[in-house]
Amino acid sequence: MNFKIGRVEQRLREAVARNGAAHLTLIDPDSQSPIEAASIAGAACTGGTDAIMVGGSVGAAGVLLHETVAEIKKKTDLPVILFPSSVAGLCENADAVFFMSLLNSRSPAYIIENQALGAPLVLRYGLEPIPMAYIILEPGGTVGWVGDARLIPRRKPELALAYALAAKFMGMRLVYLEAGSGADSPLPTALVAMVKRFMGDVLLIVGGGIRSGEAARELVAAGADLIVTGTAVERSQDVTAFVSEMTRSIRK
Ligand code: 1GP
Repeated sequence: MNFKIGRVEQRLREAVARNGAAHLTLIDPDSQSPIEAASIAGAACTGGTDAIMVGGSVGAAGVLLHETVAEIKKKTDLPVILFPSSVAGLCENADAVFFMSLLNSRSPAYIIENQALGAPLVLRYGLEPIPMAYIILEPGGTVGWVGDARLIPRRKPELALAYALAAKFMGMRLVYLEAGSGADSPLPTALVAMVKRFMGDVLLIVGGGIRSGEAARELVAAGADLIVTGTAVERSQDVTAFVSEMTRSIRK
């Protein structure tokens, strides 16, 4: 049996193999104009980020989403990966989509219904689907509320591991541990380390509340393969300098 891994996922896997870890810049189309989003993406590219994620819990849809992706693609050749909160977060001009299931949601809408409605669009748009489990931990932020997540307590790493293992056994190739955008602090390194021990070839993504190179380095040392930063990039006065600090800190 030979499951074909797509171009964008392959590129992420090669970056992780080469550098020890990779950095993803998350842009929420609802936070700035498409031109400003493109300028952030261009600066992040100069700083060495590995790919641009585009998505958000509220308002990342329609013309705004499409134009944000279009402007970003004018400024950088980096892969643009959609990070949708529902079927509305899909558009045809991106390269790939994190085709994710929010495993600890209480709502079938976020576990499978949006995915079923979105799958024919992913096919029609020619997007590369990257199979990913999405697991939200405390505090969870807006996405935890919108996604009706039964938040995993930070002090219960065994629960995070149980969900991550279920994802692995179901054949998902990426697991995203999410603290929620703008979380006060990143996820505990001990929790990341416990999950990583059992992941094998599954890529482990960690995001939420990561604001410094040092925090990112500690998470990578614990086992994170991919580090996501959104809020800190958006708020940065010098995006290139901030992303350079991130990428320098996490690479071996
Ligand atoms: C949110 O994990 C991401 O989905 C990024 O979080 O905005 O806190 O960087 P931040």
